[in-house]
Amino acid sequence: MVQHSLNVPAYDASSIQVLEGLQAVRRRPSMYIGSTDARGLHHLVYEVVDNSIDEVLAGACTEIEVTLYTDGSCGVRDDGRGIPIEEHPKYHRPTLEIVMTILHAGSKFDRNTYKVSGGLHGVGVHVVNALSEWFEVRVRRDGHEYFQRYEQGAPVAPLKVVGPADATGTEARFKPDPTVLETVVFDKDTIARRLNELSFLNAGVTIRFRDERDGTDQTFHHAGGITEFVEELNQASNVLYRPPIFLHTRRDTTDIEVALQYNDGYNETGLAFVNNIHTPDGGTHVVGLRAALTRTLNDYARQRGFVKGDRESLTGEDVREGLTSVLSVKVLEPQFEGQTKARLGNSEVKGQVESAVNEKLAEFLEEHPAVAQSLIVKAVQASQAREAARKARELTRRKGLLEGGGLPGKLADCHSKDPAQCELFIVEGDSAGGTAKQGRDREFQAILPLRGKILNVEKARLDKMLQNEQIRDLITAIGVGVGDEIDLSRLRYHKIILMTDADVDGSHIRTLLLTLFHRKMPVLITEGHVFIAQAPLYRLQKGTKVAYAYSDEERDRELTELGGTKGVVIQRYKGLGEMNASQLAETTMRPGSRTLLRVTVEDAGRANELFQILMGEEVEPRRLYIQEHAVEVTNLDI
Ligand code: 0RA
Repeated sequence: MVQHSLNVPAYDASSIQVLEGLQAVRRRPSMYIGSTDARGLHHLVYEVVDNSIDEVLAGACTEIEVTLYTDGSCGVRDDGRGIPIEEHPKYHRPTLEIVMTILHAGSKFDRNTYKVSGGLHGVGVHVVNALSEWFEVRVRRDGHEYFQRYEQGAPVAPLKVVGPADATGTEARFKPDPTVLETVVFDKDTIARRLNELSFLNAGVTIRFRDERDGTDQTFHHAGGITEFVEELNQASNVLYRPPIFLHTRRDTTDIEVALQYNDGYNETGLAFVNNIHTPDGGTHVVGLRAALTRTLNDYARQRGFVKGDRESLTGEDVREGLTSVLSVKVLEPQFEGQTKARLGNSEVKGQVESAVNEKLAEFLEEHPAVAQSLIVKAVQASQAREAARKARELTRRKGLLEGGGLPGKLADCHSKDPAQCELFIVEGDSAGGTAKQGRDREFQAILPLRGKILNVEKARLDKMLQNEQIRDLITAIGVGVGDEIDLSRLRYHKIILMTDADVDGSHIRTLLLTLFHRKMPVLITEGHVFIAQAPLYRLQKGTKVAYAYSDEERDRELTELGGTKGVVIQRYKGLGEMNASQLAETTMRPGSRTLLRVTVEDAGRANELFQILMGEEVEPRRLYIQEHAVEVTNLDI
């Protein structure tokens, strides 16, 4: 049978159709992978890895190895059953070839696992093939090793047996095609993060990741699955109990896994996944989890007399204060909704998750009365703090009205009233603030100087935050409000630019500000309104020629350009204050000659990790983290 399917003619009417299909993918790649930039490129890797993960979900695979090769290709090998090579009943060609060129779901060869279709996931490995300069696949199955090579999606030769095999599995290796993709250079950390995430979500799988470009080799394996995920997210916090509450159950065809652990902080960290895909915008599964938390904790609190009547009941926000959770559901036919397809729409899932969590959580509270009491006490305090914050806000608002306009006295506002044109520079220290005021273009640039350290919002509830004058000034100047009453339409400046010294204090203040934005005005970051000004590190002068350098490499390049170090005066700036107004304007503030970095939140998990570690109680993880990572910023020249 195998011999028969290997001898089909290379070209006939159906193979012409196949080529047309692949051509369509190559003409409009973004329709299939979202974009042709780095994000789209990495999507190709995830698509191939997801196929191996499907084998894990089918219980047929325990090890996956991903390799980045020096020739720019990426390989994914698994010990699953191997892609079937038997003649496809409809197309009369090896199923492998059909999978590589047309389908991701092939009738009787379709694997009976949770689909990732919807959104950009699960588009099929043929899309990866179409967008690759070449793609080689090896299948070990039925005692043989099979091999086929494709170029730009089309097979260059029929499938052939290349040797015996004593195990089963699939190995796919592809080189992304630079003629259809903007970038073809894989980013190791991006891939490592996703593989690590997958190893948490699929407890027991071992994912090895080798990068032959730099000789590194990492292994991701978490026997504890999402429980370990929650423990890792909470590693820098004081937790209220160990281990996390965990449940794994099924309702109808939906598989539900949840891990929950409270810490003594004031923020919520929740990650939700559907069929291993992150759903940062939530959806019905998250609604179900939240409903269960509110319901079960209120029931318990009322039964034990912690709250009385309906009026005093705990809100969702109250019961989620200090909660770290990972929710992972597997849904047979997921419907992804929203602009970025990052929200689950299946209505049945809400009730399924809700009932599963209600049951498990009630049981946990019964069995752990001391922990239960600490959770309720915390939620009651959160509820009281929320009430105090509401009063403080009311007071601030009324005072603002009495004082007329209510803008902070320290703010040097700009003339323009068009937010889209306006920029707010938040400047460290009164002296640099003074220089910035002189150097700005007062038509559209406003300056708000900040003195000393600002409050660490990671360790403070909203009511305490609002007692802090610097924070009140910031909130008033920006205009959108804070916490659950954010209104982006009231944003007074479309660019909010942090301008701090390039020293330890500067970076600390910057992180505090970013924490404030991230925690209390997250839309500012997600909508791309927050920037970091890049001040130069060096000024180089030779005769009348002046150049600025923003890094050591740039300094060395400038030195070469100026013909060496001879006769060059190099000044190293230790702070913004060492520049005069026109220098500061030219190097750091004026559009056209400055460089701004736009602050992005790549994913909630990573940002939370960063902020918790930077701002949390424990020193050691913080030190390690600062060594390994910088704040997530992308370069943007404006
Ligand atoms: C279709 C059916 C079966 C396995 C696979 C596809 C399969 C696909 C990929 C992609 C990467 N690794 C893979 N491993 C398996 C089931 C075949 C059977 O029942 O024997």
